[in-house]
Amino acid sequence: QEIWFPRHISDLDNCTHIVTKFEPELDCDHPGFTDKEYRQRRKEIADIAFGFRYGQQIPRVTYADSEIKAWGQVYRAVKQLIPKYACIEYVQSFRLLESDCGYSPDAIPQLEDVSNFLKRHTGFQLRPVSGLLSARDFLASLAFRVFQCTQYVRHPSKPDHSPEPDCIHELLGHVPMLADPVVAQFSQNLGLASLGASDSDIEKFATLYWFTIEFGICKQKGELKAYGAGILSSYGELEHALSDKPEKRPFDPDQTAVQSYTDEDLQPLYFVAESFDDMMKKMKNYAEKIKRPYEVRYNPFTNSIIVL
Ligand code: H2B
Ligand code: FE
Repeated sequence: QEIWFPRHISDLDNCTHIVTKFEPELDCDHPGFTDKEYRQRRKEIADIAFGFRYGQQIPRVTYADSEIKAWGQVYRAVKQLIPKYACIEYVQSFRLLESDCGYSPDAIPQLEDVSNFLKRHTGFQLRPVSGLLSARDFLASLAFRVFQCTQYVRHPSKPDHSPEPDCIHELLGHVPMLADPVVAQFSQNLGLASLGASDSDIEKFATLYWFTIEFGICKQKGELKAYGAGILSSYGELEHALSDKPEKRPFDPDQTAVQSYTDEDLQPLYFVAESFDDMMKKMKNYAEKIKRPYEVRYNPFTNSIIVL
């Protein structure tokens, strides 16, 4: 029995399966659980994602002062830590986002503008999503250089941490990395490897995604630098990750893929890559070992998958 997967970028309209974990409506530990106004706001913004279809512009959101305040607070704190802790790719992209995409602590960038910026630089684009997506759908989107991106802001009572992805995490953590051509290619390769994979392989890819794109650390010029979006979008996590408090192990896909993890505030364990290139080579070897009865390629002219 073959597992369905998207063949054309427009098929991503069907890859919108949300995992109901950490939602303010359902999780009594969520900081917004008892905040009716916040939950109403979340519904308004979720409706944009539910109504979105491939090819449309992403509707703009008029953010409230409290939302912009949370963004500004994280932005300023992260920006201060970048020179010391962020990988060179992040540093360079961040500069470009400030000069060419209007990034500043005073306004939350609109997804449509950021999507157009990414298209020009790496061919990545954003589409709005209402919350935490299933790993299968999320990874499948990457195969098309599409990043499913939340548009709401975390609860203002907890600006440094959100149990679910929010646009502060996406815009400060993921977007600068997706603006780098090497990271863009890596992300797409991971997406392609996931298409039609078994549930257990999807779980392994999701775990590898977690310990690389979300919480990866790599060596650069003899120093440890963060390249994971979960680290780069959290000022608490940045200092923690690069201190000697958490455990660090060398990145090795076979072991990393089966490592259990928690989505708590601070990670107790990180995997360190010798370099970006080394991490990508190891991932490529790992993906080649996963058995599928076919091979896939991407046709960038038609935005579709070629099955061989
Ligand atoms: N959904 C959303 N909306 N954003 C993410 O960053 C995300 C996701 N990450 N679903 C995925 C899961 C990742 O943790 C892996 C692939 O499971
Ligand atoms: Fe993320």
